[in-house]
Amino acid sequence: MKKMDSILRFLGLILLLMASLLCMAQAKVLHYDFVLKEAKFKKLCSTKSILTVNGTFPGPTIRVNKGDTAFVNVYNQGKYGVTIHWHGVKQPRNPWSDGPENITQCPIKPGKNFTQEIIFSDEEGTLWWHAHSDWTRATVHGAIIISPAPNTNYPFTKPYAEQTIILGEWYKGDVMAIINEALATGGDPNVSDAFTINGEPGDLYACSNATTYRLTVNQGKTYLLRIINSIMNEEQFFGIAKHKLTVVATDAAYTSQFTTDYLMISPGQTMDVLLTANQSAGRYYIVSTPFADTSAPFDNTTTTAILQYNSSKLPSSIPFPTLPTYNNKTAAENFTKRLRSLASNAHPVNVPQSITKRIFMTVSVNQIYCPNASCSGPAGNRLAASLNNISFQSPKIDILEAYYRGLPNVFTKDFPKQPPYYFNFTGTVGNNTIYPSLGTKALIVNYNDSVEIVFQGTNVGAAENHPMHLHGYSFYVVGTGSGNFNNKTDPKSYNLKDPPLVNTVGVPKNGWVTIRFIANNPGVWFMHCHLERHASWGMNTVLIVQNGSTNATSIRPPPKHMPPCS
Ligand SMILES: *[C@@H]1O[C@H](CO)[C@@H](O)[C@H](O)[C@H]1NC(C)=O
Ligand SMILES: *[C@@H]1O[C@H](CO)[C@@H](O)[C@H](O)[C@H]1NC(C)=O
Ligand SMILES: *[C@@H]1O[C@H](CO)[C@@H](O)[C@H](O)[C@H]1NC(C)=O
Ligand SMILES: *[C@@H]1O[C@H](CO)[C@@H](O)[C@H](O)[C@H]1NC(C)=O
Ligand SMILES: *[C@@H]1O[C@H](CO)[C@@H](O)[C@H](O)[C@H]1NC(C)=O
Ligand SMILES: *[C@@H]1O[C@H](CO)[C@@H](O)[C@H](O)[C@H]1NC(C)=O
Ligand SMILES: *[C@@H]1O[C@H](CO)[C@@H](O)[C@H](O)[C@H]1NC(C)=O
Ligand SMILES: *[C@@H]1O[C@H](CO)[C@@H](O)[C@H](O)[C@H]1NC(C)=O
Ligand SMILES: *[C@@H]1O[C@H](CO)[C@@H](O)[C@H](O)[C@H]1NC(C)=O
Ligand SMILES: *[C@@H]1O[C@H](CO)[C@@H](O)[C@H](O)[C@H]1NC(C)=O
Ligand SMILES: *[C@@H]1O[C@H](CO)[C@@H](O)[C@H](O)[C@H]1NC(C)=O
Ligand SMILES: *[C@@H]1O[C@H](CO)[C@@H](O)[C@H](O)[C@H]1NC(C)=O
Ligand SMILES: [Cu+2]
Repeated sequence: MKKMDSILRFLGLILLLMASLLCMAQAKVLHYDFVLKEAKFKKLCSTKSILTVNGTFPGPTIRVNKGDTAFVNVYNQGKYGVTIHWHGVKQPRNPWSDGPENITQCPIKPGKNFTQEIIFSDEEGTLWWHAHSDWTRATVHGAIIISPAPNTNYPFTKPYAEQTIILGEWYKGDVMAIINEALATGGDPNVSDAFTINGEPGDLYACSNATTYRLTVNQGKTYLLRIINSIMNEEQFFGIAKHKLTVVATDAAYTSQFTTDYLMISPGQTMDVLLTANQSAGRYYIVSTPFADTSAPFDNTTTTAILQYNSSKLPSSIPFPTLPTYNNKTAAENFTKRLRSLASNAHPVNVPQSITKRIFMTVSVNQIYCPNASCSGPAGNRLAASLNNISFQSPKIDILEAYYRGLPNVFTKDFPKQPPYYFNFTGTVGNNTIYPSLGTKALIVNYNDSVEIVFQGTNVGAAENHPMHLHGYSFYVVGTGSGNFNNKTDPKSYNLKDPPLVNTVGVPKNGWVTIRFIANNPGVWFMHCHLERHASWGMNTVLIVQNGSTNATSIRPPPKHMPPCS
């Protein structure tokens, strides 16, 4: 019996080996060239030059199958140093190509290039790439489409066709000047002047209706829409008049399907939805409008595109969908709470059930004191932001380099596992922790730790929803709630069966959210709010996942040509 068992196990191993060899043989290596350069566009009645990849807005799409590797040679013909990040791509053992400025690399200087190796593993669906230097991502971004591996299928009927929908925005001013001005004065940065769908503002803005994006469909057919929120500072409600949307994936992981009239999508997130053209032949508005439950200034305009049926005779009226109003927190949360992992045999979940590293992290907007009330923020102070009351200070040498080579005085390893003290985080907080401490502190995690992070939104400064993003990982969202997290009662409501697997999660305004993941990807991984102004103010930290005991569980050696730091 025992012998039989071991023979079977041996045969199983051989089969597994053959299968993985086959898979490896199928995985492709692709090459892309990205040229960073200025290009002129006419939008909102005037012409402006913006930084782009290859002169297009949005930039080019990267198409791979699950498990492929892409080499992207980024050549900077622009005016300032830039880096590119592959948002949601885990990059096993390869933080060298992840991209955040001065976290995993120094900027690619004008006239220089850097070839990044993008290693796809279990991601399947839609992700995106974007610049990760100051505010350049406003114009430097594009889609990453990861199709199922050869000889495998979607976990739903193959759609008739697919279309990427990138939600973006347009600033009349120069985005770099806008963030520099805000950081110089300490006040809020100027808001954008329009939102865009695939680069076009749409019918509700001046001088824009001639180029409104149109999605042409055949009646009766089903389409897969890959929706990306690349907007800097606003979450969005998205919907199409008279059509339902069926959510099938988010952040390149399949979800249990559900049908809805609208989506709530945060900056950084992606959602794959099925749309069936099952209405009478006509034109229908596709609409994206902000969810901004905040006292901070925001762009409150609305972008539109048109869903147009293939037909020679179309009625002239174009129905408009009814979307939740900009401050409808209930509508936003009601959507978000419906997200679940698919959790099928082909797409199983692996939620950590017991925890070896527990972190409680407050997420706050703060102020830095300005003498004589000389800044433009509240009370003449400078706006700031923090995690566990530490406002992240960007170093001048990348943390990955410093960590790998043991360089001193670049960062410290003492990011705390809890805030300096507990108070009623979501109550009338007065000036509790209004002034953060400043530091470049990394959170150290052992290889294979089962990590739990509870993000606690606070009412310090201004409360709002914060989309927290972690590089190098996707994580399970096991619980969320309003008010203060109760570490005795709230864990009882965790979903450890089929929670959604994402790379970006909204910490609800004056509420909390709990995430879990296995720290099986050694490296230096940025974690930050994906509202760009909060990231600029320091709502960031770095997770250092230490090496395991073998090469296969350690950071790979660096590539030959990393961009130099000086
Ligand atoms: C970008 O432009 C360069 C030429 O300037 C071209 O060789 C390259 O293929 C383009 N890349 C993409 C992804 O289209
Ligand atoms: C990019 O960099 C590599 C290595 O430094 C170099 O060989 C290559 O010529 C560069 N290509 C461009 C387009 O600058
Ligand atoms: C920001 O907006 C103000 C008011 O409209 C304007 O005066 C200023 O020039 C803008 N700043 C930038 C950098 O565009
Ligand atoms: C755009 O708007 C203008 C002015 O409101 C109108 O004259 C024109 O017909 C519209 N064009 C399209 C393509 O809808
Ligand atoms: C949108 O902005 C305009 C201009 O600042 C303002 O008049 C209007 O009240 C705002 N609407 C909302 C819903 O915030
Ligand atoms: C918020 O949205 C929900 C769902 O769409 C709706 O039932 C509710 O009436 C809205 N609340 C407000 C205050 O508009
Ligand atoms: C929330 O969503 C459920 C479906 O999951 C729906 O039945 C309910 O009416 C929604 N509530 C609000 C306030 O929108
Ligand atoms: C915290 O403040 C909120 C809002 O003022 C209040 O409802 C809640 O009871 C307070 N919680 C505690 C534990 O004091
Ligand atoms: C809170 O700090 C502000 C300055 O930022 C000050 O004007 C105000 O008096 C303080 N409030 C309390 C209750 O201490
Ligand atoms: C649980 O929360 C309380 C405050 O509500 C805090 O004092 C305590 O340290 C927490 N315990 C753990 C194990 O985190
Ligand atoms: C582990 O990696 C190091 C550095 O790349 C290399 O020198 C060594 O040979 C590797 N060891 C094994 C067992 O592969
Ligand atoms: C990153 O480091 C470079 C030096 O390599 C420096 O010029 C740049 O200002 C730094 N960026 C940030 C955001 O601190
Ligand atoms: Cu934020």
